[in-house]
Amino acid sequence: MSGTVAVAPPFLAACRREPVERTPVWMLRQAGRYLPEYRALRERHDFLTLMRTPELATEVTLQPLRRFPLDAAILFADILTPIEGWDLGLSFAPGPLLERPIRSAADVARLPRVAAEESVPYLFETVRALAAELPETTPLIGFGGAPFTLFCYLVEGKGSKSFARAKAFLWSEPEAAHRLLDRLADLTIDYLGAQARAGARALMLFDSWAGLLGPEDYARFARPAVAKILAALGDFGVPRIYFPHQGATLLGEVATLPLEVVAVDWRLPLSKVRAILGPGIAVQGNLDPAALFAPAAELERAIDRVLDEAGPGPGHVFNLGHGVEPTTDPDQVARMVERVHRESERSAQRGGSR
Ligand code: 1CP
Repeated sequence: MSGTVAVAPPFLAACRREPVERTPVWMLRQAGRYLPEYRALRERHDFLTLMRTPELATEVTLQPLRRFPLDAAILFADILTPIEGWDLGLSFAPGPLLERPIRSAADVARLPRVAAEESVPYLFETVRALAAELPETTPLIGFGGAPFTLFCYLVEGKGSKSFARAKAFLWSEPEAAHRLLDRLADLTIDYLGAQARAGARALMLFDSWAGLLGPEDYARFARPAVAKILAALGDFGVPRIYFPHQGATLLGEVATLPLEVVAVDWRLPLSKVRAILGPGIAVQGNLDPAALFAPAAELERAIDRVLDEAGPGPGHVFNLGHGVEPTTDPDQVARMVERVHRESERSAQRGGSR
């Protein structure tokens, strides 16, 4: 053609296991409280106002990208956002709180069917604004919560360490639990599909509480709804990323899901993750966010170890193994991003592609 070569943004190329010149990097919860400019906005507006106002949500999404040469942006929203249309009295303090949690089969039966474009129209306005504003090389990641993780909040009504009440509901009301998980799958298909149509170029499902389940209960309750969502989202042709937090023992079940990328925490080295997932799946991760509190030399060693563990082949997106802590020093984040790019570029030039 005319001499211009269409090169996929490094983040999308790595998701598709295509070679890249250097490993792309972004950070779980990269828009948020560790940034003074976020805290300044947050002093003037509560979290829901930030999220529901497209100009503000766009600004917060872009804040980390102005500071660091990150390879992807993530929409500023929450995993509970799509249930706004279910009228459960959702608020944030700062974690999710529900005035009317789901406690029975009748509660599940009462949930209305509302299209995401009607219940949270502001969100798609934000996605369209970001898609127009972001450079071609920095794709926007749309996201949602995986059904079991949303189920945990909907039944418990708030955050919890063990989500014992939500887990008890699985076993005491298995039919209602399956119905709720399936409703959440349908809700999420609609919600993430609409994000893709509005301009999100990758879609990520956060299963933050997957690790509360052993493999058998994961296979019985959590996995079917995830599989339904991922299969439906295949039609959109964008990379599908699934994050089963604390899910090292679940990776055998995860390996057969229809997806492009599995995001993992730091509890299992990436070489072992890859051995379980096989060569057809890209990995995203997995620096311990606490490493950002280590002295510079230790932080750099930890980063190099993640790059080494990922191996020389393509299909690695560098990330943290969980969200960045609110007390993290932004200078340490700058050091991390620079180190990932520089070291991976060096090793790619030495011969191993990334
Ligand atoms: O007070 C504030 O400023 C609000 C804090 C906050 C923020 C910044 C909440 C409440 N949510 C968010 C945004 C958010 N949440 C994003 C977009 C920002 C980004 O990533 O850059 C994302 C991706 C999430 C996802 C999210 N919310 C998850 C999955 C990821 C994870 O950390 O495991 C979960 C579990 C939630 C629930 C939630 N929402 C907010 C908090 C503090 C929590 C977790 C704590 C709890 O369970 O109580």
